[in-house]
Formats: sequence, C-alpha cells, structure tokens
Amino acid sequence: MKSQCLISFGSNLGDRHALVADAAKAVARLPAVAGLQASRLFETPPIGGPTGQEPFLNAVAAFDTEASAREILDCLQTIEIDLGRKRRQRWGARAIDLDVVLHGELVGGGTGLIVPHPRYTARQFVLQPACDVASHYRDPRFGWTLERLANHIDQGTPSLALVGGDQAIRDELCARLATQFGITTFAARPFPERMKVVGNAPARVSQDRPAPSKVASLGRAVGPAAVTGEKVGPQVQNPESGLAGSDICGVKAESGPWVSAFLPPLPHLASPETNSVSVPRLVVRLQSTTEKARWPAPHQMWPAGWRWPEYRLEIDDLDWAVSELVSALSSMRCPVEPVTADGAWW
Ligand code: A4P
Ligand code: MG
Repeated sequence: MKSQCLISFGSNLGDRHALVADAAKAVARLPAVAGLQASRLFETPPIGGPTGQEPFLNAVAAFDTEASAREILDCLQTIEIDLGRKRRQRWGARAIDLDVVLHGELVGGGTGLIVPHPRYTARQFVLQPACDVASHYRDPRFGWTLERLANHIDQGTPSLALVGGDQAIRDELCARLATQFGITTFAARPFPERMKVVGNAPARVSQDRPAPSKVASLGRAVGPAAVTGEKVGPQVQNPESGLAGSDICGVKAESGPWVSAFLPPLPHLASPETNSVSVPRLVVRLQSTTEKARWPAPHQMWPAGWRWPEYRLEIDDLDWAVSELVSALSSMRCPVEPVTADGAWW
C-alpha cells in the first residue's frame, strides 16, 4: 500500500549544508521513494543535549512510498552511517540525523521504531519546515493537519498537561520542574475535595481558590529559555486569546511556560478558546517502557473521542523525563530561520 512519508534532516557538525544535501540526494535515489519534495533549509539553535553545540541545519522531505516505516528507517540509518554519523551521546552534536516523522496512518512501529516521532509535535524546527511541503498531512492519532498543529504550537503559551501514569509521578515531575527550572507548575488538580456528585457527575461546590500550597509557582526567572540560552518568542497579548484573567481550574495562569500534573478542561476545537493561555498546547502522555518493550500497545495511547495533540514521554528515568519536558517547552518557541529561498538546496 502506498503511504505518504515525512522524514526530518538535522546536522550540526561538519559541513552541515553538504551533509544534509548528500542525505537528501541519497534518499531521493532510493527505489522505494517517489516524488520527494524538500522543504527550505532552516537554521535553529540546538535544543537539549550537551552545552556548547553548534546551531543545527534542519529540513524535512515528503514522499510517497510502498516501503514500510521499518524499511525506510533502515535505509535512513544506512545513509547516516555512509555520511559518517557516529552515535556517541544521545542528543550530542551529529553530522547527520535522519528521523521518520510520519508514515501514512501508522501509529506504533515496534522495537527501535516509534511513529509518529514521539517528540515532533513540540518542535518548531520540524513543524515549520513541514509546512513547506506537507502542511496537509495529518497526524493519525489526533487527526490535525500539520499546518493546524504548527499554528497551535505557535499560539498561546508553551504549556503541557501531563496525563497517564501515576499521580505521584506527575506531581514529582512538576516539583522538579519548579525547583530546578523555575517553571510554573500546577501540581495537583486544585479542587478535588471540593467536588460533590450531582446526578452521577462530579461538580464543584465552591468557586474558592485552592490553598496556595497546592500550587507550585516559583516565577519565571529561570524558564526553559534561560536554561537553553535561546529566546522565548512574544507571548500572546490579545485579551481575547485569554492572556489576562484566564485560569486553570480556578488557579490564575502565569503568562510564562507552565506544566500541569492534570488535564484542565479542553475547549471545543472550533472555539477561539483553544488559544487561551490556560489551555495546554500538548497533552503529554506518560509511558512507562523498557528497552525490551519500547512500544506499548497502541490501544493504550489515545482514549476515543479525545483529539488533542500529544507528546509522548517515557518515564523510566525521571531526570531524563524532566529534561525532555524542558526541551519540549523550549522547542515550541525556538527561532527557526530559513536559510534558503526554496527546497532546491540539494
Ligand atoms: N527511533 C525510534 N523511532 C524512530 C523514528 N521515528 N525515527 C530510534 C528515527 N529513529 C527512531 O536515534 C535513537 C534511536 O531512536 C535509534 O536507535 C532509532 O532506532 P538516534 O538517531 O540514534 O539518536 P538521537 O537522534 O540522538 O536520538 P533521538 O531520540 O532520535 O533524538 P531526536 O529526538 O531526533 O533529537 N535541536 C535542533 N535545533 N535540531 C535538531 O534536529 N535534534 C535533536 C535530536 C535534539 N535537538 C535538536 C535536534
Ligand atoms: Mg535520530
């Protein structure tokens, strides 16, 4: 069966332009690849990983293929090796990184392969290039086009709602984000004890604010931008978009990046409220996985009827998970500058 496939290119070591161009030529030459279209090339600051790295050149390519995602990844890894990629350190500087972002309707993959790419939904350095050549592609999990997703990430405030896993782990992640990075966090659903049951549904009994101790809000002095050294873009200033006076379950939302350990109410998709500062840009689905079973059953992933962009977080190592969340917030606002006028750079 023919699938639309989206792959990403990244390089921040050596002759970046030549490496990315050679990679694109090699992909286009693959017998399984038809009608490859490349985005412009973009320069972006390195997100995550060791400090002192050079900026990245990033791009994406869209093509049709009869090959499986696994076959495409095998080909990409061969090309990476041919071009001198050495795997030394995760998220370390690399001559060339080639990832499978989307492959038709595939949700899953198997050992060593996760599609859709678990981190792309937060990454402007993937979403902006994708809008050049694949703005109409849809994420098979939540059905949004990439154009819509890119706009959604660009609006409001960088923000994540943690779901799945244990409440204790979600609270722990929030506590670490607040104390280590100064990120505003909403650690526990603010008003559980104030619920009563009306009919068979829970309802609030009072509009009172939660006790301050429930809310970890240590200011924004050391946000993810300060950690990674790149600038956070302008916050949304339009009052209709909910910057002023909006709240998350009765708790005033800061205008800086925030993470909640619970899912605040999500608005109807057509509503302008989707841009509100109190609406998470992404829901972060916690996945407890092991090397042997990197990929859990797809049916665990997405409750029916709930269609909101997802970011997947493995939580076998909490220090690593915290750095992932900080990187996700940073990637939502990282500057992404085109360095070519079109996709004819290869
Ligand atoms: N793997 C699983 N699923 C996939 C997939 N869909 N595509 C496995 C590609 N690989 C996939 O990858 C690690 C393992 O992921 C492989 O064994 C593969 O089988 P890797 O390429 O060896 O290592 P990596 O790239 O360091 O790790 P990872 O987790 O893929 O990193 P990311 O998420 O690709 O992030 N900042 C900017 N500005 N631009 C960038 O391009 N890239 C990264 C790397 C970090 N920061 C960046 C950029
Ligand atoms: Mg990779």
